[in-house]
Amino acid sequence: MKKFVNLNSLASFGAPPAFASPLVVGFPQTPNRDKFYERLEVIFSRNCLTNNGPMVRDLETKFAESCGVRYASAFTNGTVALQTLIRALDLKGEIIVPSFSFIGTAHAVSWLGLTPVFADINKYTCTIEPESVKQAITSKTSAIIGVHLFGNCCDIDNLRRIADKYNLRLIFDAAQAFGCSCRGSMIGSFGEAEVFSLHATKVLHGFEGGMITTQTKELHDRLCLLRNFGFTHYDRVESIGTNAKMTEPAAAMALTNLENFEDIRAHGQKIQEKYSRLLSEIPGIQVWSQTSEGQSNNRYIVILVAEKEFGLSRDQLYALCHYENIIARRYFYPGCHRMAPYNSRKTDDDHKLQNTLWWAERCLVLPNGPLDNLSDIEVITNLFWFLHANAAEVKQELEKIQ
Ligand code: T4K
Repeated sequence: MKKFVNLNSLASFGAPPAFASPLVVGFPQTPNRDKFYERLEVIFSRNCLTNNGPMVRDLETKFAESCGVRYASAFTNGTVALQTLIRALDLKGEIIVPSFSFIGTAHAVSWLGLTPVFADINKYTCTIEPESVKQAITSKTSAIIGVHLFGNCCDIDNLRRIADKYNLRLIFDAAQAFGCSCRGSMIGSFGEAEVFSLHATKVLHGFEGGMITTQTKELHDRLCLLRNFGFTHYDRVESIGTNAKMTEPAAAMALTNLENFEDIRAHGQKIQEKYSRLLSEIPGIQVWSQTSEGQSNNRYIVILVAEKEFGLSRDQLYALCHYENIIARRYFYPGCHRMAPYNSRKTDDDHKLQNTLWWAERCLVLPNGPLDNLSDIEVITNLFWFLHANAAEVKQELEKIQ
């Protein structure tokens, strides 16, 4: 276990890194691989590799059950699923999205030729702020996309009220929120539909993948039509469509992970608890946790760095971590509105998105793997304590090499 005793023991100033290979955010969890290999054999023996095969259908049924909804439709990935949902609902004009999200949320809207209009987040919950949504509504607005960021549920009731009042559609980007609940209901059951990502970095993965849950049969049927070129029969097409189908091996992976989901969650919980316990004593480091009342998927270790109290800025801490092979991530810096192409707009988004900027400057997501040995978290904590105790000196030396 690396000890931090003086500046020379930091990798930034020439010492070997704390970890020989990188610790990463979004480390894929894949228990019970034997079951997955068994399923692969089944796939080959059936010779049905894709096109809404039995594994996909089985996954859809079990996914819908676990979200407490009637329907789930599987997709190639979360982004394409979101695009297909926007098409299926025939949305037009402007769609309100939070700026503080993965860029995929806004891009899904732009990809279809519509305009994402950015709303702020709530400083406490880090999800889209209903008051800011209200201010973003224009005569062209057709929908609101709430994002359950880091698995934290949006303010469903107030978003619903706004959507009803202004006659807008309400859907959710639940890419990061599989397995989370809010006041007794699973995420997946809110709004007209919710979109999940099953990317390798997600709590439940199928290598890549996406899923849309809904209670409405018409919408579900339309999604299934659109994801398969609009085919209703061998040579009958009913509408424009795309190819957004999930493959059988992806479904086999997701099914296997779904069966082991409680183990995945429990492992995440252990990691999160250890980080929280050890880091929460450090001045200027706030370990953020889910604010919505319900179960978490324990996937994201989110901290907020207060420069004044900690002694170093979030960006300095980020850089020092990377030297040590602790590949923390600045999700979702700098905010979508500050990324191309959205940053070329003439609107004064910064002014309206103060909480987004606040989070973008302070938020750091810490690695969740590979941490076979939870004492790795102690090494990270020791580093943070050392940096805090020697902040002025570290800052000075860091400025020389940056
Ligand atoms: N909406 C929201 C709110 C989202 O968070 C996302 C995706 C979407 C929509 C779109 O869903 P998808 O179309 O992706 O299904 C990652 C993921 O690519 C993305 O899925 C995710 N959100 C986003 C938050 O993170 P990157 O580029 O920041 O991460 P990446 O690919 O560098 O992976 C992070 C770390 O995970 C790596 O440093 C190493 C580790 N890793 C990753 C992969 C893929 C592994 O150890 N093994 C792997 O196979 O985007």
